[in-house]
Amino acid sequence: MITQNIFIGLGSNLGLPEFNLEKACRVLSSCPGMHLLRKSSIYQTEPQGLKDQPWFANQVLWLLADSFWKPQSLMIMLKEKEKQMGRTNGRRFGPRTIDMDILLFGDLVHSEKSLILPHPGLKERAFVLVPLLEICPGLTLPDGTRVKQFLERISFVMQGNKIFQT
Ligand code: PH2
Ligand code: MG
Ligand code: MG
Repeated sequence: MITQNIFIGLGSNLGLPEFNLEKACRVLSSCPGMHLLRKSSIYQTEPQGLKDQPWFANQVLWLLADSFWKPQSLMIMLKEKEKQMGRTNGRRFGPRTIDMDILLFGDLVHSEKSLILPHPGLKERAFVLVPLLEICPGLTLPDGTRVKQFLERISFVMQGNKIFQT
């Protein structure tokens, strides 16, 4: 069976954020044709985009997906799981019970309004880059650039598992 490497970014800042991440991880790894390879630590991160909201818990999962999974079907499934976990349509960048974003789908480059791959925020967000590099330090993007170099370009502060980035 051919598989593809998939990285999913999880975020939550409503209810019990760490519990929500654990549940999301359980739900995704028990989907047919999805196999959890690694999961990062959970980081407490300063909200980006909209400052006036609680801090987030963020985590990145590395999954192997059987080849029947396509980016669109994966995205639809993630939206369904978000809804089932109680996510309502709130403000853009605003508080959410659970957010599940496809960061990378193998070496696929995709640009439609509904789905852009690699995830457009990936290169600037410490709350994505830090957990991503924790589980896959040598990761490269489809164009061959090393993910590590993006972390060197942005300014942020780490204190234990806390990430400050304005
Ligand atoms: N998600 C957002 C907006 N801002 N900030 C942090 N720290 N973590 C997130 O997951 C996050 C955010 C929209 O998806
Ligand atoms: Mg997001
Ligand atoms: Mg999202």
